[in-house]
Amino acid sequence: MSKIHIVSNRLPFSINRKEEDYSLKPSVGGLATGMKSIYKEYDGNWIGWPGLALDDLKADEVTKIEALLHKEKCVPVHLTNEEINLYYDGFSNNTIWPLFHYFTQYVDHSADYWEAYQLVNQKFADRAIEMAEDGDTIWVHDYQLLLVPEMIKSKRPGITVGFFLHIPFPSYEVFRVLPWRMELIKGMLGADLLGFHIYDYERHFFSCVRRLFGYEISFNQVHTEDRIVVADAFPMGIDYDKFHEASASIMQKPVQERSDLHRELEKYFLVSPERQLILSIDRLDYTKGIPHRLRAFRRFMQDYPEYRNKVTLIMLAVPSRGEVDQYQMLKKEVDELVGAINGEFGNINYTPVWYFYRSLPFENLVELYNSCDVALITPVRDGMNLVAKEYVASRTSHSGVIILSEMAGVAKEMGEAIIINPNNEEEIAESLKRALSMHICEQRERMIHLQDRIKRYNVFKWAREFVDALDRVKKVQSDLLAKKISDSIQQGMRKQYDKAKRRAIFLDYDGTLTHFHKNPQAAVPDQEVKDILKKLIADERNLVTIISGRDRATLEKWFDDMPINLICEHGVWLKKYDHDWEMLTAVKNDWMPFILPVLESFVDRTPGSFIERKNYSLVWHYRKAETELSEIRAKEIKEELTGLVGNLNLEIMEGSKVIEVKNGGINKGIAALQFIKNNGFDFIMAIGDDWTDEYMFRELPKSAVTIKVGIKNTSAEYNLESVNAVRRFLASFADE
Ligand code: GDG
Repeated sequence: MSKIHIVSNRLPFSINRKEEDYSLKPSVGGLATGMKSIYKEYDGNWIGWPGLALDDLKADEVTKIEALLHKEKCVPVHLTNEEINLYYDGFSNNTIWPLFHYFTQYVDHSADYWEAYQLVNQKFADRAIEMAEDGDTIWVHDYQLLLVPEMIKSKRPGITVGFFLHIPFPSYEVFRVLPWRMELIKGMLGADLLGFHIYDYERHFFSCVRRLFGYEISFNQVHTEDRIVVADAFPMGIDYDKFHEASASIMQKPVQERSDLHRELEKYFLVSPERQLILSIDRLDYTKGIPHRLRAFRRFMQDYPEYRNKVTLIMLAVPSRGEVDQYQMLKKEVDELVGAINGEFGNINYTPVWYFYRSLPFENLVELYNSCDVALITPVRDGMNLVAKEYVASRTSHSGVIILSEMAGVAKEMGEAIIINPNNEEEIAESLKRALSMHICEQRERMIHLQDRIKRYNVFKWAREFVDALDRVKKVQSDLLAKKISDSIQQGMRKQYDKAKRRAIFLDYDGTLTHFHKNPQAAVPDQEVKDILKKLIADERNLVTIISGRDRATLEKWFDDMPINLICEHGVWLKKYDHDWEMLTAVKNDWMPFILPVLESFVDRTPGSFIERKNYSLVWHYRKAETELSEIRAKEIKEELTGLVGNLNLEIMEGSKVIEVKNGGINKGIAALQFIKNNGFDFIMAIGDDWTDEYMFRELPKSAVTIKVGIKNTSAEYNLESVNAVRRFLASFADE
């Protein structure tokens, strides 16, 4: 069975040092829980940093720690203090974290950080590669390791790579700010499957891929030069039963066995039956909107004085990244706000905000979830937010209300929560009032729906769905690979080729023999193409034909020094070498005055697009236009033209970033068939990249060798991944 290995910044254990003795303490976070179920079941290893700096350890200590980790199938990536400082605190937490959470003002673009990030990512990738065999899967996690997928794939294409991003992926307008934006996307595209919490992040990612690389995206597949990469949304879940059962058992404990915190909470309610608790739990991070929450609570106290003395906000802020300036400033702001609110609304018997700046044991956490009437979760940006789900799982009584920021990924799954904008204090204050006074029946109805869903799509299901999706991606890739030209297939072709006495070779030009250019007139054949063609033509058994949608003048100018045949305008014209142009099918162009104004109106509204006028067709080019706008316009133009062309016997063809209107009944397939008719060819080959070439692939006899360029669905028998691959392939025939 092939294995699944996990790679994440931290291993799922922390190391406890007691004098000379070491032990491992399992992490309890969501990632550790979900992934443990996977890497154990699939007999893999977990590769990550163990949490101690290498410079602080002696050689024998490293050996001891490695032995302990080895028993748990954990493989350490050791990092020095400097690496942790530059790669983790630096590029991960001071560059990517603020950028991906839309805090562009906090982004530090230090080149040192970037250097270290690349080196450390390479360390993780190398360690992962050592542990995996071809056919295995490596599942990489999160923003600290964005370059790792490509680093693995480029060295070991036989390994399947999954990647999951736990934080948001920002919109292109924000992402483009980063000097190393291309490198990060390239790193991620090394994966076979990319997972995001919600569709919005996936959509932003696609938009960056399109704009930065120009790759085609169909449904959720990115077509790179040589592979298909799939992206999808997998909203991460929690270990529902663990929270639910812990909560149920805590409530069943006799009073004397309850924790101090639990007893304090109960005492609070004993004072008056009207008392209620609001809960706030997060790492102390600027993305979590903690000051916003406090200001909204102050507003609530001001606007609804009847709740004073009756409602308390319990705020648990877990210390995080305390050495970073922004986090210190945030701590100061929160301390001051808590002080101000307690000073303004508190008295001897009443403290409006109970503030804990520490982390609590799991049991206390569940007691808080269980005891608080309202969960107030107001991040300004949050990839998912598991606290919301944990609160739901712990509500064994089915009561409780969640007030939830629309900026958290989890809001997409929690329609039953009260959804707010974290910047709108008035709205949050009103929502608090609504939540605290919500009828118990309504609370239960909402909570039961939430529980149903969160129980079902738990962290195990989440992990399983990702692994199943990876299997499906492998299947899509292998279907496409089935058309790949292996060495033995190429040898077979070569035999047929050598035996043949008269060969017809049809070659599309743009996207097949040469790369696309923003300006089509700049795609002049380079020396390499000319050399390959000359060698092919040198064999007098070969009749080479460039078959293209281009106009006559351009092709004639580019190839006038070669004994080559030209078919242009998708099959309207043929020029045999040493002959004049002949029209293969009688066509008209008297329809052009009707269609031209339509295309012109699109040029006016789509900056960067332009019209090419051929003798018998009109082409709207949009490669130079803004990607997303032009794709919308391309759909509109097709719709508009479809309504017009019917009576005129015209056809609308969609090529690569072009829409072409031409006479019906003409295509490359018909033209190629006419060319080979009665000519006694015993070897036919056709190579092309877009769907206008599909006519050739379909019309030519079954015995023809038909080859599609790019990893796409096709009627061609074979596939070559890129222009460069076509050149290598043709060169191998031209040699000898
Ligand atoms: C990142 C993304 C995404 C909190 N205080 C204590 C404690 N916790 C636990 C909670 C919860 C976890 O920490 C926090 O998870 P979140 O999802 O809310 O937030 P991040 O740490 O920022 O996580 C986030 C997540 O990755 C998963 O993909 O949802 O958007 O930012 O599990 O229970 N646990 C204990 N004591 C505490 O005091 N024991």
